[in-house]
Amino acid sequence: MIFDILTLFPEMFTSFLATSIMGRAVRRGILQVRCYAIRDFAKGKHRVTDDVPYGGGSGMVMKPEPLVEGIRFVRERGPEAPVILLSPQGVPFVQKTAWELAQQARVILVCGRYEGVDERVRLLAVDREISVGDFVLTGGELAAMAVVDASARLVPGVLGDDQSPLEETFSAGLLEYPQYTRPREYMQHHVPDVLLSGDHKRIADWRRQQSLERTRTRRPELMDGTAPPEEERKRLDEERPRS
Ligand code: 4FV
Repeated sequence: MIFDILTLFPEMFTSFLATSIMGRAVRRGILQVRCYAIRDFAKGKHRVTDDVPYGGGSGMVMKPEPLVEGIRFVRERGPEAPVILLSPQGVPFVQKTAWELAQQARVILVCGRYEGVDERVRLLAVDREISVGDFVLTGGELAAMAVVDASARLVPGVLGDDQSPLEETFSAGLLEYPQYTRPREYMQHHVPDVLLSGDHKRIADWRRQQSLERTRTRRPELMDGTAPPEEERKRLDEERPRS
């Protein structure tokens, strides 16, 4: 899988792409990430990439020309690929989006800076917009890294064989169950006996129950659409006040 990234700071990706699971995927050639410096597409002696906002206001806005020419240049350098702008105005990035991007041969990511990009970049060169959360970053680079990491780890061969993205948080639309490892007792806290029982059915049931409980209490909105299993529906029924 190829990620082409347009950014003012390609150096921000160096260690991310040389470390741990992403680093291994790049070394194995499963993942290819090519960073393009937006300033390389800026004209003039000073290769300016930003300017003051029309209509006044604080901060600077990224100029359309370097971005649109940069995106067109990158588009031609590989198979057809969606051009995705990272911004707070984008569609929320969720696990389902990561699965979708992991199916692509190539994805082009555009990292904004300053107050954002000139609106004509969206009109002329962007296919879709993604947000990694309702907060404001100083730049789209960290958002791009999150999108690359969450998507690339779903590409076969990126995660170790012992890891499956199929049984983890959000895989069944629920939060993950509590995890434990050695020691059995720590600070007077013991590992739940069921996990030491070797009874895989009981362990699976306990984990499912824990996921439901945790999701119900921490992220009830995630429950919508997940059909509560028999025992959960019965329990909800018991709780529901009799009209
Ligand atoms: C962002 C987000 C984000 C906005 C102004 C970069 C910053 C600056 N990107 N999800 N949240 N971007 O805050 O994707 O240009």
